[in-house]
Amino acid sequence: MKLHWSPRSPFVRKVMVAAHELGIVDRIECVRSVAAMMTPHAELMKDNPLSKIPAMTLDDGTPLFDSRVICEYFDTTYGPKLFPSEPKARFLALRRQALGDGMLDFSVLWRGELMRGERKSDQLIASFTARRAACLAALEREADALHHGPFTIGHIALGCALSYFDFRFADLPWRDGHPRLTQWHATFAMRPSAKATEAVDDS
Ligand SMILES: N[C@@H](CCC(=O)N[C@@H](CS)C(=O)NCC(=O)O)C(=O)O
Repeated sequence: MKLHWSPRSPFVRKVMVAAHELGIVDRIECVRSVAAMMTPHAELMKDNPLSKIPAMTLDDGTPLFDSRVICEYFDTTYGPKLFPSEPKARFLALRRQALGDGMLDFSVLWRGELMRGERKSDQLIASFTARRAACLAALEREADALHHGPFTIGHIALGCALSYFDFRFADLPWRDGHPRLTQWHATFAMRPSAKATEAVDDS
């Protein structure tokens, strides 16, 4: 399997954490790909017309994207482990994945907005700030529950989203006022799959 990969992308990290959890990393050929919103990537677009990573091509040429689809493909083919089948547990895991992915979506946009310097929109930044606060408050309420039950795709998405704050917003004191979430995130960060996939800024 060929994976358009970057050590900076939190969505690629989701896929790689899942691959480590399932013990299939050796089956993946990682191709360093640079995806940038302002610059469509012609080679990447042959495999994903959205010009986004992660994007995967199976050995028979089948394209797979985005991170949700790739993770579920891994689990269906080499699991099941990360996507529970029992409906209540499944939708809990999927809802957590949606929250983690959504946090990443606005965090990536937020970083892009900050990089616009003086042209950044204060209204947009205020909107992202409010969403981040609401997400952290919701997760603090849920943090104890995250320790119970199986480790799922929901945990992977949330762990990657919180770690992205540390990677790209190093001065952001997101742990303040969220002691339970801080504790849960520490358990995520200690997993071998998380350690093996820590983000690196190779630019
Ligand atoms: N929903 C997608 C989001 C992927 C995504 O936004 N990837 C970023 C890199 S972290 C990207 O490719 N950005 C380039 C662009 O938006 O053009 C997923 O879950 O894989």
